[in-house]
Amino acid sequence: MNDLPEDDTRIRLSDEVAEALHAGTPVVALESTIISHGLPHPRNLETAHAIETVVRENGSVPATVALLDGVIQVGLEDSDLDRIATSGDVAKVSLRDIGWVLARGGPGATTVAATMFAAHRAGIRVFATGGIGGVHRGDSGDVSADLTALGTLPVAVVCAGAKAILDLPRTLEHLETLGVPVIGQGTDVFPEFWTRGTDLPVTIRADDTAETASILRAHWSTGLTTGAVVAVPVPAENEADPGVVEEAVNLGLTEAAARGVSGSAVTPFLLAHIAESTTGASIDTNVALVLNNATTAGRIAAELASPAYQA
Ligand code: PSU
Ligand code: MN
Repeated sequence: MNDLPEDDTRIRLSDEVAEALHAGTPVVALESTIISHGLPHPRNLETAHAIETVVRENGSVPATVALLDGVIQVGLEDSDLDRIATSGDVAKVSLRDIGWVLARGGPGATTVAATMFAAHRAGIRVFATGGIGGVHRGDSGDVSADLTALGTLPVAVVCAGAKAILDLPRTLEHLETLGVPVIGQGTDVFPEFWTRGTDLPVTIRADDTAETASILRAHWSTGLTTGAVVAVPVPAENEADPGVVEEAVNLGLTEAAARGVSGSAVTPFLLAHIAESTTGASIDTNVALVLNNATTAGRIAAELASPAYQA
């Protein structure tokens, strides 16, 4: 069979993102599942705008990714953000879903995995989000395609680690197997999303964003094609009470099992359940850490684009 041709018309960059990439201005990719499935309305829309503002304040151009009208759109208009945040029929799009959602032309919000893919195709190296997916607890064999993407696409994902809804030790083992470095931004331990983490070691600590940029640059300068996790702990003043988080996670996991929630519905179900059982406290922490990650990502992208590294 003949090779299928790649179709460049399936990926579209906003004018601003295209111009920035052309000019060598730093760009930070942003996902949209966090908007459609990760946070409740109207906090999701407010946060989507706030993340873009923070990226700009730190010297980079934001490029939020979504599937709209049959194309992968990199860089959204305000009206597109509105649509992702408010319309009830937005598909959650991971790697396997890109084709069918494009073929249908329906709106889709990209997960970490699908956003990494779009960023890579567009030529963007740095991506900010809340937390990555990973290996789920128990023996279901549920492993997020976020790990597949990290193992195959050269993009740095700036995040607050991963949530304790997952099996975090196995998630870190899996990343090691895939050859993905976990760079602790100002931390020796893997952050656990709502909390700063306790005892799971990162691959390497970087004290500032310049050091992170130099590690990323060296990693990719060799021809390695893997991604990287840049793990940033939630600011101490926004950290949630670990006891409250643990109780909410356990309740959420019990409820998910009782209702037989499975597949791609598991993560959104747990996020919503935990938000409800902590009466929104988890959401405040979530928003704070996402903005903090956007700040860090903006700086890393600016460091990577800086002339000091061009030589
Ligand atoms: N973890 C969070 N918030 C999120 C997600 C994960 O703390 O919003 C979303 C991200 O889009 C992530 C996706 O890529 O869930 C992972 O879903 P799954 O486990 O089905 O791969
Ligand atoms: Mn899954």
